[in-house]
Amino acid sequence: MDKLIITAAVTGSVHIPTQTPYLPLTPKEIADESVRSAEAGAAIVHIHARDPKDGRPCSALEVFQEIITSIKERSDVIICISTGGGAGMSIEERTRTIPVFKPEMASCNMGSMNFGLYPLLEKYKEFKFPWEKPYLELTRNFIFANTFADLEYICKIARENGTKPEHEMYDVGHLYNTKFLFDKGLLDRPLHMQFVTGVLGGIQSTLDDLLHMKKTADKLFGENQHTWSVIGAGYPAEFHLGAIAAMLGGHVRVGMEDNFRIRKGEYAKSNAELVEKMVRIAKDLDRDIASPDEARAILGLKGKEKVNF
Ligand code: KMH
Ligand code: ZN
Repeated sequence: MDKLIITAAVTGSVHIPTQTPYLPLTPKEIADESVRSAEAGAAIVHIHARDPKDGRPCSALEVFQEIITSIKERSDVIICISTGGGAGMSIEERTRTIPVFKPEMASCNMGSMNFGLYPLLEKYKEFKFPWEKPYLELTRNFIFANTFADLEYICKIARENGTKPEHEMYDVGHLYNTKFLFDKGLLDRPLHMQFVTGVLGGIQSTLDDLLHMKKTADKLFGENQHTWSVIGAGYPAEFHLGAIAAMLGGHVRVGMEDNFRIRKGEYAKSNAELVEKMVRIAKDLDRDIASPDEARAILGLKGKEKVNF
């Protein structure tokens, strides 16, 4: 079994600042949390940008640049830039980082879907910033659009810039979409799949759901012919599914993009705490942790020296 690749997704665009006081929002906070997560054992950091004024998800190239250059100066960690963006962003806005920064990795969301955050409106009545309530409300009528035209476009620019896609799959149909694009010659082996469970609109976080994703990937692409990782969105799914992936030879993503609790009823005070917990679980299961360079070899990445930032 390969060593375990832990990805840390330190802020994302799903959680709102009201949900946890520890969510990193400014470029400095996002970069610092990424570096600390790498020190704790993450080989990859998955990067979103937020508006430094109020933490709103943003696509500004200067904000991304500040975050990723600061991480690169201080750490060897693999930088994977999100092209998922935030609710309401166009595909052009979401992907313009790839040709500019030519990162080693970028996320690539493999199908269109509902992406419902609005049930949180029943839980929270007071908000830290004015944008948060309408942002949640928007998702009642929102489609996270990743059409075939979008997918063809992302695959093309990823290949042109030597950026490896992290294929985000929220349901089984997304695996078939990926197979379709692979058969058309738009994707290169070895593919790296990120199974996302627990989003309202996608597959959920049961063992059956995860195994169905894994078995379908094996059927379509061949066992051990690809790498896979899991994001169990929310608590305790992040660690439960992470443990299963660690046992089955998969990889795992943790971090406040997906879950902000370290244990029942308790906020994680940093992303590094979430990474440390996953490292402890993996070590107890006798799965060693991959360093960034070991992860580069497993995933077949071009290397840190070939990025454009
Ligand atoms: N926020 C996650 C559910 C992306 O950034 O491209 C999925 C995600 C998408 O990470
Ligand atoms: Zn993301």
